[in-house]
Amino acid sequence: MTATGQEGHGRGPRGGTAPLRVDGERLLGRLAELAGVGATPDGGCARLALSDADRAGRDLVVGWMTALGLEVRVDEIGNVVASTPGVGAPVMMGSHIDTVTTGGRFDGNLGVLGGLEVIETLQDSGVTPPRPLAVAFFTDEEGSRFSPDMLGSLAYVGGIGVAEALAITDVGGASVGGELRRIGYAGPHPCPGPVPHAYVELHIEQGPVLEAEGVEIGVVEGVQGISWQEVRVEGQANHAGTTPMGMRHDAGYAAGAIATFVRRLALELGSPQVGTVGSLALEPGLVNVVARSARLTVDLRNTDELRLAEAERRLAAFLEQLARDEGVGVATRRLARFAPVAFDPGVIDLVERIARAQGRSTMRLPAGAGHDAQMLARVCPAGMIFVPSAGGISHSPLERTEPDALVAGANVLLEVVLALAAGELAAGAGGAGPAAGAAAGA
Ligand code: HGY
Ligand code: MN
Ligand code: MN
Repeated sequence: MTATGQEGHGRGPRGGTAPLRVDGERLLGRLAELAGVGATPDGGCARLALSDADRAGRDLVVGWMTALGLEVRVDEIGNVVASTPGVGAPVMMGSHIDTVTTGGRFDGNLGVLGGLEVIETLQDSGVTPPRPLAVAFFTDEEGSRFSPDMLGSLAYVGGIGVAEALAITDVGGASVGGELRRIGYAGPHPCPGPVPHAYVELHIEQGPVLEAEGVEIGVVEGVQGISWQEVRVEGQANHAGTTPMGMRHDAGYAAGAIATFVRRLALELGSPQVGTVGSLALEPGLVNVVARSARLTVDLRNTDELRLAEAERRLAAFLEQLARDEGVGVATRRLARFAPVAFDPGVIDLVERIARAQGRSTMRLPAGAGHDAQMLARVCPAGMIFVPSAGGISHSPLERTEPDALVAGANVLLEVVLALAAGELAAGAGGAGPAAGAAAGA
């Protein structure tokens, strides 16, 4: 039976024509099983990109994809795309299954397993959309081991050369290419990958807005700009007891001054500007030695590109002044820089319309976190569906979303994808068109 309309009617649970709905228990069961891979004692997940835990998570999800009879393609940056049969560019769903080391159970996982659930629901119901569907997980979305974040989807759309991406190393010197080979996910398929007809990503909000507003579905308008820098400070080790304050070149003080400046800068620029020093290491790191050197990272984000650039300029000016005042060396290295992204208006409207048709309250909002959808938006119409995060907490073992909300998001994903497959979007609408070198979808 072929789906005709966007509501996606198939053999409903009672054999009648009830609207299609996902199997919530199956989705929640898979989320729990995947959360058990790299599980941490505090109830979270630690599956850093290309680690053994990431391999185990990948193997589990690829097993589910294969069991559904999907065609599974691994590309040269380790992205995995599982497709249903059919002619033409697919409507793609997906996200990531790598996590930060203090990861939760839903960040990324929901978008991948929600997509898998949509495909299995359609198989169970005998509904074959007019277009093929695909579900993907992209390599190293988090970027906390290998910068930049969204590395796999960036390569997928031709935003970074494969050789350059494979050569990126972590702090221990391990390379993306070496780790992909080590875990068996250096795939044969080329990047850029085939351009999808459209891309939809289901994700937890990871912020407090939906819960605070009592809203069930977030209709995501876009993703804010991201600027990541590494800052290295070179001072002079000296005795903490005998060195007069005026003679110090204290990398520890400089690092603290930078962290304080980043906080002040964000507050001064006002919301939505945010600034974070998330990683800070001092050498030699001893109680009685003035720190010789410091390595820290600065994460700046804003929905407005001009304001983000201003924040970067003001930080650079502060670092120059600090170097002069403290007699220390300060060097910066860009780790990631992505301009704000606006999603496709047609996809945004579709998400909103379908969520409301399912009786869900909705609101439009930007994404505060980076997402693979912001990369796919370069080549095809893309959008995102958010579900609430309890307490707005994420990148933490305390990350939690109510089971009903997880299932509600998957049901919206189901009908948005069916509508896109049935041609709801004008052909070629949205997206920036295929990125240079991106292979066109079939
Ligand atoms: O950092 C981010 O926004 C994403 O979680 N990679
Ligand atoms: Mn994520
Ligand atoms: Mn994340």
